[in-house]
Amino acid sequence: MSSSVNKIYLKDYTPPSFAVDSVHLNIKLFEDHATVDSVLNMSRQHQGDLVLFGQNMSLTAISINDQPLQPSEYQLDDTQLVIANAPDTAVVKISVRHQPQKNTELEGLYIAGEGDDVMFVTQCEPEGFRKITYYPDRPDVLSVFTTRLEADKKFPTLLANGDLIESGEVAEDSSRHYAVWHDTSKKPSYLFACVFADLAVLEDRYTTIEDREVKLEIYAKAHDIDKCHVAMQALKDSMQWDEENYGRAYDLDRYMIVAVSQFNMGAMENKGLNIFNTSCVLSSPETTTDARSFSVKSIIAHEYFHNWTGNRVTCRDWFQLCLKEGLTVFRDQSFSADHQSPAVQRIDDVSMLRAHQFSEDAGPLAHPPRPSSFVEINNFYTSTVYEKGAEVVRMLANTLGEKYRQGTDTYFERYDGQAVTVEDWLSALSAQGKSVEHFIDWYTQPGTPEVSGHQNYQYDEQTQLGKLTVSLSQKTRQVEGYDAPKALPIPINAAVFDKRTGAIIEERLLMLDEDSQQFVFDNLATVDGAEPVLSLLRDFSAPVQMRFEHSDEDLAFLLAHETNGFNQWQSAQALVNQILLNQKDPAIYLEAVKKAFLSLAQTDAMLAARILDIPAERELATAVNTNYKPEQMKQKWQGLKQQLADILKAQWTQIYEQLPITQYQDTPEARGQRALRNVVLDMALTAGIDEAHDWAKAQYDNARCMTERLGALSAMINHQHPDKAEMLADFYQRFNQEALVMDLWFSVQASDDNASVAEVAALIERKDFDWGTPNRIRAVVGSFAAQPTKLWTPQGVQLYISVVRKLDETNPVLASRLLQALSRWYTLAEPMREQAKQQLQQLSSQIKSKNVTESLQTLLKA
Ligand code: 0A1
Ligand code: ZN
Repeated sequence: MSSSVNKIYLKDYTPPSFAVDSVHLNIKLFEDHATVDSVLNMSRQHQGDLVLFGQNMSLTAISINDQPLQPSEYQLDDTQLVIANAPDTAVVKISVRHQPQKNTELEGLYIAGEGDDVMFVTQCEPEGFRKITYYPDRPDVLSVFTTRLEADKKFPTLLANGDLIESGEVAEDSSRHYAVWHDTSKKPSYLFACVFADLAVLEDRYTTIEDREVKLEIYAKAHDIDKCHVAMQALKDSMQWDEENYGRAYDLDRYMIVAVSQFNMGAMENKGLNIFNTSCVLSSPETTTDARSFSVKSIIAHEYFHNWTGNRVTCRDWFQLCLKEGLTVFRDQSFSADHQSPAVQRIDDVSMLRAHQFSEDAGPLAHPPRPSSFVEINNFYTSTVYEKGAEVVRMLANTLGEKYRQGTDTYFERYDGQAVTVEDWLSALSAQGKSVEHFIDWYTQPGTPEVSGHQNYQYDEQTQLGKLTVSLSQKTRQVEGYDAPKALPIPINAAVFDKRTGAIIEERLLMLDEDSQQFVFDNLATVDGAEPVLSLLRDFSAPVQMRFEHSDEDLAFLLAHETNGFNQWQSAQALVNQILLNQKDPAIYLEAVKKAFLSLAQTDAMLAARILDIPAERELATAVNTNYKPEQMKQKWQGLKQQLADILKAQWTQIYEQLPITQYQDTPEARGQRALRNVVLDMALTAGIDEAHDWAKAQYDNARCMTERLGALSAMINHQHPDKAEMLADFYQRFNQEALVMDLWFSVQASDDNASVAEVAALIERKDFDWGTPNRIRAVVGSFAAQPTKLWTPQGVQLYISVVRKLDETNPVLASRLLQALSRWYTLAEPMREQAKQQLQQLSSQIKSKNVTESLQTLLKA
């Protein structure tokens, strides 16, 4: 591991010395290489050198204003080309050559797939464009792009951003053709994209509120094109949603989406030409689970919403990443909440935040949504930047109420076409008369605040009115390398309930913005003058750890009476945490959750399925900072699940039978029924109901969709069904032509509680474990890492590290992301702690990439 890693600081930001007024690219793809000729029309903005970034390519020609440059006239190294004394107006022409055929990094222009399925696509965010040609590859340099693509006719699909203005056969070679694309909007290079492929297309249209006729096109392999309808509908829904909720209409005549199997992340918002991981765009009932299909819709929305939050208004520098990501995630979460039960949407979003972001914030990888330094920006596409960033925007929206929409209008009017900062965002929101500028501390301070508190009640016999005093205080841990933590503005949605009637008597937003504060609810008229029950942080109104001194009885009361579905679920979670982390007796919880479940099962199947949630072991472990024993935690987890299954044992059969398999429908109700059926099946098997083995087999055989089939298959695997091997083979037989379904096949096996580390290793050894496809790697390695008892063994860590080591050579972005899952190593009990530490230290001498080096160094600092 190289010891000196070059850190970049936000405080060192300087504006670019040159603007690029327009750029012409001519990208020619050949059998074993590509050439890129570019013409950059540049003009000076500030003093300083003309700096062009470039990597992994050879420079074949360079001129300024048609004068070829001599090597002595510029400085060239592995990462940049610097021209001192460039004229103020410079037409820079550059030719380069590289080999996308050998590019396995899934960044820059890269090869995806093989044989007849081969295609070439780009991924430029954040710094991939510099692997295509020398360029001022930074988000604050915006330009108008014209792109000519040329390739063999075996790639009939030639796409780039904007509109197609010309295409035809190459004059000197009839086996080749070309296409010229022009994008009228100014964009930073990270939003550039192009595609050379042989794809089918699904077409549709949308007329915007401004009367623009937009062509919508989704490109995928012919075999997959019938799986693009869900995404197409979601795209149209998103376009309409953004018009209705943010007043934003689409601004080009064409919107294209391309599906590719080899992609590091979910998708990418390139202007007018989104590139999507197939797993985030393809969906059909037979091959895609409900959860996946729902996330396809939300990712389509996410990328579409970036057109305004990210593309039209972009980031000044990469430290501002959360400006576009936090805001866009908040927007896609709001869109999704309009398409299913808002309570369940919130439960999903918060579960995700707690499982990933809270643990990031609790360990050595802690950083604020807007970091102030980094070595490799690719390491900062984190749950803190995305999910915590979204929570901050949610707090801003709640705090501003109606003024939020006026604030976003101001933001778009003021900064359209510009590259801006988080401060600019807060200043636009604050322009409506209510300042939210002090929320900047949420963007710059790491760590999850802990809010603790208690209530005090006084009843006046004379007036027969009560006074409830709520004492709250906040504390955020000090993270090494950051200033002493400040008190943050924490909006806490509260409701006061009458204990006797279960009705809400008062609702209020409490703004906790000091270390400690008291809030008073006065003149409360409750039946019998009884002390009221307080519900706090409704809808999870701030990303904090809430430790309010609720009695178990009060939590059980809220589980029964809360009208906010999120907090109803949260009271069950709070009770579970008491039991698993504080050794509380489970009796109250079990009775209360049983009641709530039976009632919800009749009214809201989706929420019923979630009310039985026990936080994943990994999430529970976030609360354990030393002496963590995964095996012990798992036993407790399983023990509680068993008790839950047993207490409802007499009901499972009836509930399962009330949920017969019917014709597939994609409605919230139908999805709720399917989710509930799968939970009940698993619970019935846990409770030892013998017939449930037959239900599982029948559900598998009669399944009308993947949610039903996979639910049955995983139940059979996890509960050691006698036919499990046969069913796995059947599943393989049915779906081995569907890569995304085979990911599920790998994943259910890697998630199998009964499988040993050696069995997981055997999955990795298989020929169809494809090292070039991140989806397949995650299906196995990600599912495996979600089981702490397996991961945190010498063999488990060894296996995991061997995967990171291998990917360090071929795909550093993915390698580094995977490595981050080991960040809680230091919480383990001995001897595993020392063992893991040594294994990580050994890894340091074996890796090369900047990405993995930075992550590993940070990880070892714990
Ligand atoms: N901006 C994309 C995320 C993304 C980031 C990096 C990538 O490649 C290394 C790809 C996509 C989004 O938020 O959807
Ligand atoms: Zn995004």
